[in-house]
Amino acid sequence: MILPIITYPNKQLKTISRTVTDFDEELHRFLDDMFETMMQSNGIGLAAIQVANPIRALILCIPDDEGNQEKESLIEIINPVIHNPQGTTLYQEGCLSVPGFYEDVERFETLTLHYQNRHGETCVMEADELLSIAIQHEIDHLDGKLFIEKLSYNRRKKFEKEYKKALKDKK
Ligand code: Y12
Ligand code: CO
Repeated sequence: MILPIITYPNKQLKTISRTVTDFDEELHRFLDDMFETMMQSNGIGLAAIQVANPIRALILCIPDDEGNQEKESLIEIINPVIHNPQGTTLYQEGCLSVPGFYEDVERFETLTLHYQNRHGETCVMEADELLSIAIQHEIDHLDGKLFIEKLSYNRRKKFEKEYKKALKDKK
């Protein structure tokens, strides 16, 4: 099932999502719906709160070198915790909840992620490049933060002006 994606400035995006405790059929169905929703919108990452469910779950599907997104690359990440973040990197980020807007954001370059999979099993992964950036972007959603909050004062002001105009023009 395709779920509606919440967009800025909806206040629900500020919610701090709660820990997942039940790794049941309902969670599995929801993760499947998240995947369908993300693929239909050409996304590479989606957090549960973006589809109005305030639980600490996110999915990622990083494209391969040819730009293809395969289901085998899908990673379901529940209750993530970042360890040992290292270095910094700049990347032009976009977000399905802030459609049509892309900006350079600074993130840690590499990290170790501790998380649970859909069965509640504990997993550990090392992440770099786009995967590391996407993980940090999506975990920010679980903490009620959007990438636009990391912009400088002037860039944020420019964003608010452009975004407001885009919303008005769409009506
Ligand atoms: C690096 C930086 C950020 C992330 C987070 C995940 N972001 C996305 O998946 C963004 C997807 C996106 C898709 C859009 O739609 C199309 O391209 C058709 C889009 O365009 C519009 O909304 C007009 C914007 C963002 C991961 C890695
Ligand atoms: Co986002």
